[in-house]
Amino acid sequence: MNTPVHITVTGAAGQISYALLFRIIAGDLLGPDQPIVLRLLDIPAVIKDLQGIKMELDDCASPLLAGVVITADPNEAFENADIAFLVGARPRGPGMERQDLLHINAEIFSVQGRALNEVAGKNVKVLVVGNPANTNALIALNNAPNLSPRNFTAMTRLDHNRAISLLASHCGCLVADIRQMIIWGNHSTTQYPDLHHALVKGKAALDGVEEAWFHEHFISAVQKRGAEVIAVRGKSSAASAANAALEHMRSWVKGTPEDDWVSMAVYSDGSYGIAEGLIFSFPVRIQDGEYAIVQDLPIDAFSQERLRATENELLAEREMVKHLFP
Ligand code: NAX
Repeated sequence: MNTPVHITVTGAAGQISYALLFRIIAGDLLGPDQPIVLRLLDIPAVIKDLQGIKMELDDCASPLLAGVVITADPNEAFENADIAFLVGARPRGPGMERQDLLHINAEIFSVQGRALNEVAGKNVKVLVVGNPANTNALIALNNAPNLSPRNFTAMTRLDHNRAISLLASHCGCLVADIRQMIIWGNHSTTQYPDLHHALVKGKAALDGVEEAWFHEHFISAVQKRGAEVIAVRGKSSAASAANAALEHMRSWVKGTPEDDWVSMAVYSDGSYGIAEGLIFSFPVRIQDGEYAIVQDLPIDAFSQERLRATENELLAEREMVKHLFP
């Protein structure tokens, strides 16, 4: 048997984690031969909920589950972590401004960044799901000077999957027929789902769909899908978010297929003129656990304008939390 991989999940008593943990111990993330130790972090008020979740995890009798740690202490949660899902965050409450939300979460992610810096494995792969995900990841990495910024990513895989599913249904084809979807930028309503490079059955998607549908329906439908789910379900996306988090991490560990890429919010190295150091969603290819931003895609004026808009939002968010960087 392999040595167990230590996987930290924060916000472990929340609804996304409830849909994530049982898939991890079923082998959906690392395969059927890789034992796992789960390290579950949440706030003291819900530790009892975590105890109940541990009982259920135990009751699965998964041969992959080598241990479960329950804690409200980030230093214990991130100890020797190989993989970290940062799901926990404070939701926006009534009357709370965006800036208040940024500040409260900035506190949480500074503490967690410092803990990762001190006790996690040096190659830890960190995925931030909790919102505002891109800027939370930026705060965490700025508090983790001993780790590479490349260890930190944020999730736009749910947006990527939503875009693929919507395109497939519009074209009357299978999801498996679609390649090279891109979500650029922030996981927010300024994100830019881009069809210019997408392929449907190997042919340019924009040869088959009307430009008006792309411009006037597709982009805003993907941007607003989260709100639409809340309006219909009465709760925010949970199982689909957990699925996306699992797929994001699985792609990072196992790689992308030769003929495709995925969208991941990663540390900007200035590609496509995006300000260096932002956590920005790009198309990436992954091999041997290392991602590379897909280079040299032609960007027309329509796309350029949308890239700038989402970049500007991220620059403004960075400005609001900059004083919390050490
Ligand atoms: P829940 O409210 O069900 O769970 C959040 C959990 O985080 C709670 O158990 C809470 O106690 C915990 N928590 C709060 N502060 C914490 C701290 N300091 N340390 C550890 N745990 C803490 O939310 P859920 O539906 O699971 O969503 C979690 C986050 O994902 C939210 O911020 C949500 O906005 C975000 N999402 C991000 C998505 C993305 O694509 N990036 C999509 C889905 C989701 O909306």
